[in-house]
Amino acid sequence: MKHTIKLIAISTLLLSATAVYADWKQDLKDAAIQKGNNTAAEKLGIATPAPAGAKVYIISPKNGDTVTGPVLVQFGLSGAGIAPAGTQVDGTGHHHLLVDDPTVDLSQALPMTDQVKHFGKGQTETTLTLKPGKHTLQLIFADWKHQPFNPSLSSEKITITVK
Ligand SMILES: [Cu+2]
Repeated sequence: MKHTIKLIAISTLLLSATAVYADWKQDLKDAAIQKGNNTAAEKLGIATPAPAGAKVYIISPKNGDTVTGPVLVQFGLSGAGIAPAGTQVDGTGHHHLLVDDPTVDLSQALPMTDQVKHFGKGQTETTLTLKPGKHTLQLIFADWKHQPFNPSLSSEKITITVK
C-alpha cells in the first residue's frame, strides 16, 4: 500500500514535470517562430497593418505659429500605443519627426538623418533648435522596425516661423 502511494506520488510528479517541460518547449517554439517572423518582416520590409482608427498629430506648436527658439514640439497620438524601437507589440510604434519636408519613402524603414528624427525610446516631445525663418514639421508614426504602417500614419504638415 505504501509503495502504491509512493508510486502514485512519483508518477504525478513526473507527469507535472513533463507538462512543465512541454509548456516550456512550446514557449521556446513560439518565441522562435515569433523571432523568425520578425526577422523575415524586417529583411523583406513587410509593412505592419496600421492600428484601426489610430491618429497622429502635433499638439504644439500650431500651424502658422510664430515662436522663439528653441522650439518644444509635443507629439499627439490616439488609437495606438507607444513602444520602444525594436520591441514588437501589436498596435504600437514610435514617433518620427520630419523637419523641413525631407523626401521619404513610406514603404521603407525611415532613414535616420538631421531631418528625419527618430524617437525610439518612446519619447512624446522634443526640443528643436531651428534657424530663424519658416520651417515645416510633420510626424510619422512607424512600427518597431522604423517602417511606416500600411496605410501610413502621419500628422498634418505644419509651418511655423522661428523668430
Ligand atoms: Cu524609428
